[in-house]
Amino acid sequence: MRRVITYGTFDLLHYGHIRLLQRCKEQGDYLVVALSTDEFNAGKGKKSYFSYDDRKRMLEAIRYVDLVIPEENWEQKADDVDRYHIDVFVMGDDWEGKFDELSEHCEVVYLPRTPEISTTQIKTDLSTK
Ligand code: C2G
Repeated sequence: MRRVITYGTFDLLHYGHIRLLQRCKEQGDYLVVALSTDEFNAGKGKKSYFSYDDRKRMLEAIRYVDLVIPEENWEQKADDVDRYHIDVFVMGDDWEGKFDELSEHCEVVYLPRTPEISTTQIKTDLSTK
């Protein structure tokens, strides 16, 4: 069984996120999503619209997702890879090169983002309607 992991906030879930998760799952047979906690997001200067529990519930309803775990800090990735026996780490290419050190633990894959949509754009569009 080839095990995949990806990380993110996944707030205001949209089809860019879904396409990313779909392509993550295509990299293997089992997909772990490490979901940024509300506290970790605060550290990123991000405040998600939906709480961690609500974002987790939504991700768990997606057919491509097998397990959701909390992302609490920047440093946990290598431990997660070992703990969950991960074969491939996948992120959108807005993170290209940022996690290459993980290649000592597993394959590292960056996938093209879906260019035309973002949570920020959704919030902007809704606020100007
Ligand atoms: N994504 C995408 N296309 C979009 C928007 C997002 O492919 N239009 C991808 C991102 O590249 C990322 C994932 O969806 O791989 C989740 O995006 P965010 O929720 O914005 O995650 P981010 O805030 O970048 O947090 O430790 C890593 C961080 O937790 C990533």
